[in-house]
Amino acid sequence: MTAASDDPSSADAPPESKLTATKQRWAREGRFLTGRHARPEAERLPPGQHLVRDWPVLDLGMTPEIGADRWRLALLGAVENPVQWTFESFKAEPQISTLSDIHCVTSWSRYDNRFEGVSTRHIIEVVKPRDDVRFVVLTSYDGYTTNLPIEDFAADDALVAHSWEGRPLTTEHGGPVRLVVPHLYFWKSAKWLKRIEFATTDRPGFWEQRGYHNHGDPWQEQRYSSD
Ligand SMILES: Nc1nc2c(c(=O)[nH]1)N[C@H]1C(S)=C(S)[C@@H](COP(=O)(O)O)O[C@H]1N2
Ligand SMILES: [Mo]
Repeated sequence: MTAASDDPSSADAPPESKLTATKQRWAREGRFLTGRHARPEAERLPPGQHLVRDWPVLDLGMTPEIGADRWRLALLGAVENPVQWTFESFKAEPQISTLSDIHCVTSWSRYDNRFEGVSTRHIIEVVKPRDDVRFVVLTSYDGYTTNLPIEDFAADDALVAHSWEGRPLTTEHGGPVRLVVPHLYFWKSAKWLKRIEFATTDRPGFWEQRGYHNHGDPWQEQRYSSD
């Protein structure tokens, strides 16, 4: 992130306006941040993590078989424009491709995962969250829930993904559609995504109610709520 001004003499308080307030909120939400994943190589592996080459499966043990034809995604809450997508309408939205690392709280990390889907920033543009929205609560087809601040949801490498390495996401990894938020521990990346709720107050999800850290930043080792 760069300072607001390069001119060291410009110490005057800038005029406040609705526009600057909105821009500050966008900055907090990370709307215009770039290169969140461009960390120096030395910092790429968070503390306490080890690298794996395969991709482990972790969930509550029940794997909902929700075919693309039955899958729906509800985008709702404190927004101007709630919508419900079918798989077809979701695929008709602008698509992005990302290359990102996975960090699981159980200490494995996996580098260079190619995901395809719809960016969370695009979702925010579609639904238009009210100004007082601060959190996002995700609900999945297995009953799983997780929560995160909207600025983390809006990271430039976060997406609602349908493909991994050029193929449809397998059911065990959350297909047809899952969230991917690479800069937080992977429990925040809800599989079998059903609902994205924009909320003004925080609502801890499944693991967050069971002792996991509410935020889950791997570089801060925010594994458990006492950390
Ligand atoms: N719906 C749902 N999403 C979930 C989970 C879950 O149990 N249900 N587990 C989370 C946890 S703890 C992890 S580590 C990752 C694992 O994703 P993977 O099985 O694709 O590696 O999914 C997350 N998303
Ligand atoms: Mo996990």
